[in-house]
Amino acid sequence: MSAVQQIDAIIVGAGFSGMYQLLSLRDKLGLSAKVLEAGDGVGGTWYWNRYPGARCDSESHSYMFYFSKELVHEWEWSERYPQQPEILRYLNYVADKFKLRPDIALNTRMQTAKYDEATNRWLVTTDKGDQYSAKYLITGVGCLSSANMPKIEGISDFKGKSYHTGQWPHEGVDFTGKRVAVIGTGSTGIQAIPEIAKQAAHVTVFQRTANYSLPARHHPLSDEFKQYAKEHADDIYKVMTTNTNGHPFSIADRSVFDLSDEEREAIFEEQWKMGGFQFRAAFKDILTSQEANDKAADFIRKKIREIVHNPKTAELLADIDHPFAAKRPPIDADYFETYNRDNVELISIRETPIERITAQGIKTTDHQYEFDIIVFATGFDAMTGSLVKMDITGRDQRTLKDYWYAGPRTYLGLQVPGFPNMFTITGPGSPSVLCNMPPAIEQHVNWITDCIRHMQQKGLERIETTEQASDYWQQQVDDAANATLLPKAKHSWYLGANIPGKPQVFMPYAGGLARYRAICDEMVAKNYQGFEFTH
Ligand code: NA7
Repeated sequence: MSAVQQIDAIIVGAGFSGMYQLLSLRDKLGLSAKVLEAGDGVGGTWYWNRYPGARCDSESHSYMFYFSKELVHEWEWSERYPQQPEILRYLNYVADKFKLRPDIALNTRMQTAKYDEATNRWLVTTDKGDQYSAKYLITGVGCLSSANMPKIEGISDFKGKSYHTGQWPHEGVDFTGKRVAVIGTGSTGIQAIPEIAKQAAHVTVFQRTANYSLPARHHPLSDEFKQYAKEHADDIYKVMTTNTNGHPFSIADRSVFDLSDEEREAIFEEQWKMGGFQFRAAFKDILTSQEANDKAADFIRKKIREIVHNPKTAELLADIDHPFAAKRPPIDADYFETYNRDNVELISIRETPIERITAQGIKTTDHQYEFDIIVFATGFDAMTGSLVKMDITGRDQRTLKDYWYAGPRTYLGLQVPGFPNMFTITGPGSPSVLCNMPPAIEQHVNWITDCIRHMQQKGLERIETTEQASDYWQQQVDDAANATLLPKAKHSWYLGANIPGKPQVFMPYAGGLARYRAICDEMVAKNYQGFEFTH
């Protein structure tokens, strides 16, 4: 063990959140900070998720930092939806431009963080044997970073290769001539399956829950658009930060029922042709009225049946059991079209469940399949997984894992009672995954930075939220979710329902980014209502 290093802040994770938090504390407040990052590079989500077809489903000109005009001006995206390598290049560019690397410890996992009441410091240890004593502990571990490997019997018996999409090998995987299984048809599976099918000899997709997907209509950005995005950066940012979802477009102010069937159909058609999440924003009531949602859902089901030639496959794909967008809706490049290829087959594991994995492949209740490669596109222990995996102990020996045994408890998704001077960037209870992440992250980091500035200026040593504030906020999170159709998707990771045994609590705040921002600002104006400071 090395000597304990004194520092103002330890930040965990070097993705969008951790890097902007480092920059903010260091360059705006003049504090010392260290980012601990388990990977051997920066990038977070975009460092780990390197599977074929990995792309962002936010448009590139909105999936970026806006805090620096210079950065907005310098960086140029090449496509409408950026691919993983391009986003990783962007984040590396950010790390270099703002000289962040000296304050980022790569290949370093935070092992324990313990709050010491007597000194009001966090003692942090790492797997490298480093020790830090920090006034602030800030987590930027991402909402979708703890890979969910399903517990299927026999997994270790498989003699071929298997990969989880969230832990993809850096050297890539050669699917040429291989018989491949893909388990999972969430956003990741839907992105990866068409790309894998182009290479592999044969792909068998194991679908548990059929999913909606919208065409992304990928295309290179024209010079005119690139110019437009730079010249109108302020306007674009304003739209992103004053609407519900943080995207560079707003939800139309019309109901599905304001129009005749023909007019509505024409709008859905137009959105389908344009591609992307704008489809969801074409009407204001798609996520709040079941009847309105049915219209959108029926349109997509009709499209699936038109696209997919094999009627049995089309039925399995269109047999969707939840409202449209109640789970995060994927956007795709020829996903449904891929089932028209001769080398792609769809198996419903609702009809014939997987019994076990064998040395040769996968055994369902009615067939033994043989594979060379199994791809687990089975998602993440979302929002809380990475936080509770870390050994964090707050006041009075309270561990985060135990304190959250019945589900996460936070105030504004920013702080947890019993964990003084600890902040969670895009923690559970924040809008985060229900909107475009970078503006959500910028808002959180700016709020935390302003709060720490306030503490420094007023000579305040400690901030901690209360049980009462956390009860209040959980009610707000529940109310916001219940005002939408989101809780109707019973298997969603928003609810924690994808992880066996995980408490089912709706985790993100569904009230929208603009409303959330206003609440955060209001609490500050009311002298940080819900937080207690100590000198
Ligand atoms: P998701 O959206 O959680 O999807 C995971 C998929 O894996 C989904 O189809 C699951 O079926 C399936 N799954 C999970 N566990 C199993 C088991 N045990 N057996 C069979 N199938 C299983 O994760 P993604 O990585 O696709 O996307 C996550 C987010 O990343 C996405 O929303 C974007 O925001 C970016 P289920 O639906 O649970 O029946």
